[in-house]
Amino acid sequence: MAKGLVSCIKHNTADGQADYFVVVHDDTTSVRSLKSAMALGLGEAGELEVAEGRVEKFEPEDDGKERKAIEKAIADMAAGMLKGSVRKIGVGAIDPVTEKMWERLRGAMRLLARKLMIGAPIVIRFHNDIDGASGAYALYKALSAAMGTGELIAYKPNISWRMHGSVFYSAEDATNDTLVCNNYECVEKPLLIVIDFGTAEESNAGLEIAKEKFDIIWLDHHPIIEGFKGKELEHYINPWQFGGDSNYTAGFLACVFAHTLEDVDTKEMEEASFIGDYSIYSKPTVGSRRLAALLDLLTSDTRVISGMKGNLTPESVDSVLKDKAKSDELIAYAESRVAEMLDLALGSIKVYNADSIRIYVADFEAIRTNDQERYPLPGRFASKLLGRIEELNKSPCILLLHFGYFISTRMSKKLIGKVDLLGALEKVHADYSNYVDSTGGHSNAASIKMNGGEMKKAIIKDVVDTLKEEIEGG
Ligand SMILES: [Mn+2]
Repeated sequence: MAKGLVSCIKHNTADGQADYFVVVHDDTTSVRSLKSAMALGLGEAGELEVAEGRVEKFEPEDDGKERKAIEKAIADMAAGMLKGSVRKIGVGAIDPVTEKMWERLRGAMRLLARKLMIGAPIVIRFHNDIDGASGAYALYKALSAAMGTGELIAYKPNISWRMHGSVFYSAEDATNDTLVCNNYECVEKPLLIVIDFGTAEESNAGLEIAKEKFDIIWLDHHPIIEGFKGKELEHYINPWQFGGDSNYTAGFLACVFAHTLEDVDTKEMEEASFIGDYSIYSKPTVGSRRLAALLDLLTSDTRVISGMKGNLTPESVDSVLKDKAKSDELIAYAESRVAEMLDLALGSIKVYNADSIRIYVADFEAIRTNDQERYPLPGRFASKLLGRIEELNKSPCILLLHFGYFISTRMSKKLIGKVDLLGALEKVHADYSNYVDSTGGHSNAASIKMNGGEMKKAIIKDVVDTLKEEIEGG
């Protein structure tokens, strides 16, 4: 007879009978999802007889020795799953950062492997942009490769992929993630993985809730804010901690993380993540440019894949990538729509001169020809439009793109340190404190959120005047 440990129980299943995740330990060790003829106790180890996916007999031990032996086997098996080698891409500013992070990433992956080995639920949240989606996809590929023939992990992992539509991890997000796991009882905490967002004080409330329920792996590349509590997590990993910066994208980081498990081919996904986040390491090829365009579309409007509503999973990305005709069609649509809107924007944009710097103002709703189409999203379109304007201009520039109650601002990277974009927006916030909800962002990409539309014109004028004054005065 084999030995076994009941490591996780899923209640409220479709057939009303619990699924038991049992680590079976005989010549080899594996974890399986089994039904049972009798109710099994969580954490119990003992002699076991399995027939046709059911536990027919279970005799719990009473001295705890077996459980100890199986727990050691789980740790060994989990460690043994990490088969990849350190990912190097031959870029001097990247590879040393990767090297410094490698053991931390392996430690995080051992935790993920453990959770797979006990059948624990895993929630993976990734930012809804090219960077976040490319990272999630690479991780999915490595996990699929690690499942292999399903001998070691003989069940479909309990992974929920969640595309995340903001840069914060809110209390509501944490509550939702907790609900996903409510059906499960487990000998260890479930796992939450966060990719490419959340490094902000606004995430602290969500983090407090999630910490109670989950072990957490948090992979991000945003500058680390003083008050952000997530940086104290054991598995918070950010290139800023290791001599890197935001140009080391979170998608790339997740690709490297995937490599701790399996050496899957992540090259194009890495390049797409660099393109998506305007990283200085971006060296676009035809293939990676097309992949970036496709991910940009899929993460902006999931309706373009039939059957998808709001959420996008790496599995569905994979199905599109495997269908060449479908991906060609989607890429052509994405490219033509962006090209058409860029042309329209250039025809209708307003220009203000401030010394040698030009400030542009564009109305997104007038450019978007069909408001049934969600692609491209305004913030990302603003970045594309700035790029086009920069190509046509010799000197650096600033763009304001307004839509609804929002004003998106983008500034040439060359102006960082010369023009205080965030400061200008803060001043406008103070000028119109009754009409502006919030301002914020990065030094070259920021936005204003108003609480209504009636003062929009005046607020835009104030932004332009404030910037002009700063540029011409300084
Ligand atoms: Mn990113």
